[in-house]
Amino acid sequence: SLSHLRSAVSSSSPASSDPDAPKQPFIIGVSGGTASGKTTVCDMIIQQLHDHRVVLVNQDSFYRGLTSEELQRVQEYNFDHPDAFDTEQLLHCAVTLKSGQPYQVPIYDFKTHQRRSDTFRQVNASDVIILEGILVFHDSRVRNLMNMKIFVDTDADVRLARRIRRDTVERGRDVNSVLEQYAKFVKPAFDDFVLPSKKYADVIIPRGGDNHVAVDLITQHIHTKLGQHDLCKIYPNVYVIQSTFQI
Ligand code: UZR
Ligand code: MG
Repeated sequence: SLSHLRSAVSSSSPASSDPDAPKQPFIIGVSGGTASGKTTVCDMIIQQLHDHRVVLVNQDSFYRGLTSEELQRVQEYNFDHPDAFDTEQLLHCAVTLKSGQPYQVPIYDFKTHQRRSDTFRQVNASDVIILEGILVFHDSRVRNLMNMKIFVDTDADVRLARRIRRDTVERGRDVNSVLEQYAKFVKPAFDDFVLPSKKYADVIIPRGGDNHVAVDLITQHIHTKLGQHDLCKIYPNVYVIQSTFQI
């Protein structure tokens, strides 16, 4: 009802935006350590936002292809370092999608450590764009495009157990090489780059995809925010109070 609506907003502030301006998509960043349940959380959010157009862009897509020298000594390559990603391209992708334009996302092959040269994934304009990856909060320019930042916080032993299972079953690796890579690169990079970016999160989700309450709260908040976008169009003089919360 309108009275309910009036109590929820303040009309004393100036108009927040041009009512005729096209609605900008709502950008969500989802970060957390390897095998923390980021993708699961994203899938749960997407399911619950079924009445909106939602697209998922994974930072993994922006891995740089390895040179032949790097490929020869792939065990010494650090895939968990920020330099392993083409961050300029990720930024360009995020800016383009935020402006409502489509973007052609590269396709990275984890087996060959190369980008597919013959194809890409076309990502179209959407209401919600989710940027997912271990280091999506690392670059301040990418981070500042986000309307909401979520950190999936799962214990390291649970993550390592999942990582071993995933890399052996899905990526054809043996247990020893997974453990070696974990100790040499994955854990140090988590401590140096991933964990320090947790402070930028608006919401921290313990236990990842098992945490249905957190995902419910987050999607309710996003629904409200998307509704407010519409509200600004209908009531251009109404100023919506922003809020942040922590779980
Ligand atoms: P998530 N990774 C590979 O194993 N091979 C590649 O070619 C590219 C990336 C791993 C990467 C990182 N590191 O820990 C993980 N290593 O993918 C990130 N070693 O993926 O966020 O789904 O855990
Ligand atoms: Mg994943």
